[in-house]
Amino acid sequence: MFRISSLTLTTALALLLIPSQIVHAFTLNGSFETGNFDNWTTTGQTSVEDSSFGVDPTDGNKQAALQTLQDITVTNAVEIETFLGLSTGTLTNQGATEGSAIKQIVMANAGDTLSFSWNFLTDQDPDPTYDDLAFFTLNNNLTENINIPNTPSFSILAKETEYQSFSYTISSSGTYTLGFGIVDRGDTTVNSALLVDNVQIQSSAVPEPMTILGSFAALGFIARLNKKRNDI
Ligand SMILES: [Ca+2]
Ligand SMILES: [Ca+2]
Repeated sequence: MFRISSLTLTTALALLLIPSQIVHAFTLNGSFETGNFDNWTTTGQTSVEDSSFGVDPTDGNKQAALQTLQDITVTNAVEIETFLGLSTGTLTNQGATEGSAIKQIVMANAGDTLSFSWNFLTDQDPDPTYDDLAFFTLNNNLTENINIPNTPSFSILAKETEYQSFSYTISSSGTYTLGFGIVDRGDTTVNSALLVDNVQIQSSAVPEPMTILGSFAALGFIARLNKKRNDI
């Protein structure tokens, strides 16, 4: 009798554990409202700033700030490639010399949407050799920010793109390294910065009705099983 019940219970639990999704999508502290980089890993000159930076965050009161800084050595570009899991030369082949980056391991399902707000700021005058580079990465894929700042900024930097929103549809389910970075190019001077806020992964998955029904049926089955045991 006990053996049969255990087997039945195992079957019922297995029904409960049938997943409708491979993983659950999320980012932790994606809006930086903790006031620090909890759940993120950083390298170089990174800080969490409020509106006293001269730019208002897009969500809540805090935002991440990554800078290359003026005449101060931050992380060299080769180390940033390694930090973000990029192929050798991804940054250095574009003349990148040094900069700063943050990253977080995230899980996502195919069809989920990664979105965030970004603002690229610089003190550089436009020059193809020295235009600094802002980017985000997902695993070893790099997406450049091709917008060169040209709007006067009220921050500590001269110009900014102002906050822009970006979204990207995840094509395959899995675990990803999500990164953001800013690098000097052509030299190691003249500051540029990347502000990031409101990093989210929104799930496209809706539990299937049959899965929900199956879960309730299995729960009911276990409840009946327990009642039967108590009656023995
Ligand atoms: Ca925020
Ligand atoms: Ca620079």
